[in-house]
Amino acid sequence: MSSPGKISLLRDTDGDSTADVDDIIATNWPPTDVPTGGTDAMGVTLDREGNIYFGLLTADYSNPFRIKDGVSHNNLNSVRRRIQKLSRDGKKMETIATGIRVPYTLAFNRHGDLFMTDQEGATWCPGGNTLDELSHIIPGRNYGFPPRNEKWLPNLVSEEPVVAFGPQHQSTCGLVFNEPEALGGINPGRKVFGPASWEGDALVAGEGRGKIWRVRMVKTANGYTGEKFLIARLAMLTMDVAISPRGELYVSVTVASRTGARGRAARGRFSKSPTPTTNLRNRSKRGASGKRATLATRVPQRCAWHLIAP
Ligand SMILES: [Ca+2]
Ligand SMILES: [Ca+2]
Repeated sequence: MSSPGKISLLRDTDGDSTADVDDIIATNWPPTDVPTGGTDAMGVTLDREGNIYFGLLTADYSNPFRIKDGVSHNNLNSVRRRIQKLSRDGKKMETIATGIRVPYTLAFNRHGDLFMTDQEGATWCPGGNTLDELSHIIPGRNYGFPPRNEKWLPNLVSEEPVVAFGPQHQSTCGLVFNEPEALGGINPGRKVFGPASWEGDALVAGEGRGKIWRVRMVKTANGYTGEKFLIARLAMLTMDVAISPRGELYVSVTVASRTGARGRAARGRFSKSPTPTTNLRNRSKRGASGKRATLATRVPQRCAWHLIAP
């Protein structure tokens, strides 16, 4: 788990299903230049061998070349804007990739290839992640944030995303591979979500417009290529996606509506549709008292999980 300035191994030592020990396994990187909403490390995941991967946000999303008084203070050797790998025994830290903006989710597919959702940054820096991204992380490569610049970064060679999500402000966040068994057998026998033809696709949450896409990718001799298909759009902001052992898709949403209206806890129902896009009916939720829940007005920043049946 990541939180400001650290990656923790949370352990439940007394078996009550609540973590009671916070073992810090990675820390001591420089802080960001600007506030980043309470976190500066993201996207923790494991490979088959149990090595740990995580990403560190860019120091200043609004000023990626860190220009002050006409001079760039961009430090190419900084550990920020990177994907880091920590060996299973915790003894060796190395950089896997650079040029990262906001590495929200890292996930391996069943072929052992690592993917990342990164966020659009052209609002503040032209060419710096022009759109939201799903990228294949290849060791040693740069992913273009900040971008090549004649004055500040003239020799940069960087990778394009496998799939870009536009128009601007889609805000790609959660990512899960629709595979029958999670990497390492964490969920052996897990069913896939949706039609059998969707097996192996990446499911991606786009927070900014409440979207969920499936992304079909193919590995070619020149790397992955892919295409996205919008499968759902919710009235709330979609932060994360997960697949249950029964093949149900769970979506984490912020309670506040994307329209800015008063939000309510709601349940989305996935139904078969002749079109690639499926509408989700939102229904207000009744609590034990029978009264409608109005969580949004009380705890607007909290997230709720909602079930989409397969
Ligand atoms: Ca405990
Ligand atoms: Ca990029």
